[in-house]
Amino acid sequence: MRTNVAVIGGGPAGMLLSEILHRHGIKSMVIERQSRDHVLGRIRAGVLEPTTVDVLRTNGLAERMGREGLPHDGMKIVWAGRESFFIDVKQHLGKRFMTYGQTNIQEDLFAAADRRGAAVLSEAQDVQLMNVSSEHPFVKFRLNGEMQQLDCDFIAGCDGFHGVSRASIPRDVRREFEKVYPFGWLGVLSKTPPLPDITYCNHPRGFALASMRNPQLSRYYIQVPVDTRIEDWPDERFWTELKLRYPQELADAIVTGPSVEKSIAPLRSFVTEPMQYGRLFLAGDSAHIVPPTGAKGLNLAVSDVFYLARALEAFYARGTTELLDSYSQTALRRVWSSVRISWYLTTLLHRFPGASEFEQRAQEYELEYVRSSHHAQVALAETYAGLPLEEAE
Ligand code: RFL
Ligand code: PHB
Repeated sequence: MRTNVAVIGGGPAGMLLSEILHRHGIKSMVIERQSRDHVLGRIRAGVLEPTTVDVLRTNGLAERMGREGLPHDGMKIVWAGRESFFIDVKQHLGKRFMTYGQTNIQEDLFAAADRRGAAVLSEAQDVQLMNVSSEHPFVKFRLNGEMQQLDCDFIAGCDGFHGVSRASIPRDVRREFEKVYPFGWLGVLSKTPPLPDITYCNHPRGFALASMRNPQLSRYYIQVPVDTRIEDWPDERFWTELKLRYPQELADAIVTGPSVEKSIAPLRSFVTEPMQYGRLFLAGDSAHIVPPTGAKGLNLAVSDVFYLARALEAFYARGTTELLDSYSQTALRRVWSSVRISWYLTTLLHRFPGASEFEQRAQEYELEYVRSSHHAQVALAETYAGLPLEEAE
């Protein structure tokens, strides 16, 4: 088999890249380890930055999002015993976010791929990236028990944090930056009307978050210790704990109901540099992970893919490699901005086990500063919204 770009991973990064390349007449084949049902069953992101909405719209992927997504203007922060405040991104930057589930985006991407008869191979096993530093890379994998080989010009490593692509960059070329947090998030999806705003909460019992998917579907999270077992958290215990963390008027407004999904995610910041080696380019979670506190992971996958697709278009249209050569540097500027804000919000809003009294007070006064300073709110709005995409030089 032969294609222009072999795309490893059929998550949002891989499927979006394949779609944009197709719109520019560039052939690709997506090789995914899991079944389509498995990929669609993962409940993850929900908050789309203005830039992500633009990229989806420009590429004909916003029709259903326009109908079913919930635009919103920013986020609310509440904390025990103090006045809440709203980071108004619309007011400060004139931009709006969209609440639209990653599952829906994934469905829209599969639907678009089916319409164009795209080459998406599911349940591929033992995927191996070969000769990535040469001009003739190829991918080996097992499909229905038989070994296959896909020759290509480039490989896009879109296979998430646990994929094989990052590990195909030699250890002495790669530099990794990592921070693991001493807690996780227990998330619940329920068919109940959400609170009106995405509301982040700092409380002595731990962080909590109220979010939404649509007017009848809510998403809530609470901070839990890393070794938490999901079996120990029946719905009733979850709702009781969630309500204990929110101020009374919000706790009273939370509508509870049976959970339709429940999962635990550990929190980690991770970046690998560079995001390129020879003819292999990493995009999305394969290159970086952020704690979900900034709602940045999916949005970064989209901006990486935007830059990578643009660089590949320039190569196929004009034979130029400048944008490919600068891909890693360009993508990393936006990555680090989001890594920083995700780390900052995580530090600001969670209770860290073993924090000293000094650290606790410093956190309270940081919150107090953001609450009371117009300038701090504008700065937070700017980074929470995500940097604008850079023009090609
Ligand atoms: P994915 O989605 O992990 O997809 C990678 C795909 O690669 C496949 N794969 C392989 N395929 C072939 N060969 C192999 N060896 C392979 N190994 C793996 C996998 O099966 C998978 O299908 O990465 P991608 O495409 O880079 O997309 C990244 C996003 O999924 C992720 O950043 C976000 O979900 C993060 N995230 C959030 N991001 C936001 O922008 N806004 C949010 O509100 C938000 N909330 C969240 C989140 C992530 C969460 N969890 C559970 C991690 C909330 C949570 C709880
Ligand atoms: C979500 O809706 O799943 C969500 C919202 C905001 C976050 C993380 C996740 O920071």
